[in-house]
Amino acid sequence: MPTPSMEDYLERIYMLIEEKGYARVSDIAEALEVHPSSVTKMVQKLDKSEYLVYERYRGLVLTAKGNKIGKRLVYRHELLEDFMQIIGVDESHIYQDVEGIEHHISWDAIDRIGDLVQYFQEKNERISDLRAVQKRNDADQEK
Ligand SMILES: [Mn+2]
Repeated sequence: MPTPSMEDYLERIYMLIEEKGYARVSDIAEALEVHPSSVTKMVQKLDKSEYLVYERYRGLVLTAKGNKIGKRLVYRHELLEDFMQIIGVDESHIYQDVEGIEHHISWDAIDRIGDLVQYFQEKNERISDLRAVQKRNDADQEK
């Protein structure tokens, strides 16, 4: 299993390749706000674990294994953002909250959260009902 830090890299590399068709060390460094030398180190580690193939002057390519996990990691991030939005978390907190929890939750929990997101998305009244409860609780708190 990849470590949280490996997951962050794989997630970002998968996104860059989806968006631009390639992921350069400099793009990864910029996206993750880290020094390029840290990226090179991690990319070598990911190569050793067979998530990608890295050639110094030719860039990197995800292996089938790296591609599969990258796709799941991006899905997990997006699902958790949808979840936060549905439960009414303020937009300004969502990204950081997801970054904070995504590596620390089981795939079982992800599947169940997926069900819950689907449950709300299938009927908009369910979201309105939840908002009504939230409004009531907020009003109670102000008393
Ligand atoms: Mn993420």
